[in-house]
Amino acid sequence: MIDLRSDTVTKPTQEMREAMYNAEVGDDVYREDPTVNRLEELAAEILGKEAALFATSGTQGNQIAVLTHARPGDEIILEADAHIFYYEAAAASALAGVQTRTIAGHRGKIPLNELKRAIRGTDIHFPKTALIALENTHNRAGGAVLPLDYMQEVYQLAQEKQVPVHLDGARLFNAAVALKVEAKEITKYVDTVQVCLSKGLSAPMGSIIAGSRDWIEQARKWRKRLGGGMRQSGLMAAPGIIALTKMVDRLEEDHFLAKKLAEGLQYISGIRLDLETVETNIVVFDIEAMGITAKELVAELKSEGVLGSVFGEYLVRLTTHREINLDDINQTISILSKIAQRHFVH
Ligand code: TLP
Repeated sequence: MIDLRSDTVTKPTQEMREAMYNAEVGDDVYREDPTVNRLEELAAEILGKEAALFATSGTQGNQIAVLTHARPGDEIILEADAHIFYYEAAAASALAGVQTRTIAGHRGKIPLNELKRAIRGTDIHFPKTALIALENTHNRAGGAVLPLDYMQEVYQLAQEKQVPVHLDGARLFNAAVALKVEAKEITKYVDTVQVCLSKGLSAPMGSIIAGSRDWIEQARKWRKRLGGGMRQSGLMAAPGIIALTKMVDRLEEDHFLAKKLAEGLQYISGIRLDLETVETNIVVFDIEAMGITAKELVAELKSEGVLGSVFGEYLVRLTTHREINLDDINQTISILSKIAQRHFVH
């Protein structure tokens, strides 16, 4: 099977498995796990923040962030397709009790004028705007990279209005590699950030959240409330350290393969795909003209040995990662071309 469903399917490397085996551990709830402590210090430094915390998943990291920034009855502003809003089972309302205010964006960017209008004043009728959340890279926008000047403008506005900014940086390092900057050049424009270790970076599990020391102390308590105090979690932090120190540069290969895939798909009749929109490791395309649904196409792909994700009625997402090579990409292109020929009516 050529598994292009997500970069989350990547398995830990041999080096990661050995690091897990050899990890020095202790009880992290007592803050006595040296490997977790090392991961958190390293992550804080890489992300340019005072402190960091190891969370079980991206969803848990984002939700701890929402819970730490906002109180029930507050409002948080998100792009309409943001993962926190779209894919986290409404945890922000179910757990944090916040009202989500979504604004449709362009390639993941909330238009600045609309963002400005959405930030609440002090009128008695209004909820408090407790948070602005951005996503970089933006998953449902097809792995779109938020430009640095956009992030800077949002942060400036947010600071003027005294609203904190959280970044869902599940794929922050994909953005950093695409922009050819260090991750901290992006995170300097946000107060807090969540970064996944378990996607293209290939760790078996876990995410980092980072922010000020005081904020991370509060976040640590929220993680405990959510059942995220993990005891000898150094076993899982050890591959995380390798993810952060050795796996970032290789993301460029994923981006190269995604581009190759998109170049091959763009001329297939029945597929609509704008090459310009492929900036990182995610390729999203529309197949409405093929006359079948995304669900049907994904089922046909599966029967031919390729796994993809349904991204909408007629939208399919294919994601490149460490376990995919150029042969897999060429094979995927020829299988998709064969399926398209079967269905596309001129
Ligand atoms: N995304 C998954 C699915 O949930 C859709 C994927 O396959 O892409 N933020 C962003 C931007 C994400 O893409 C994801 C995972 C998360 C947060 C949540 O991470 P996990 O899966 O670790 O909870």
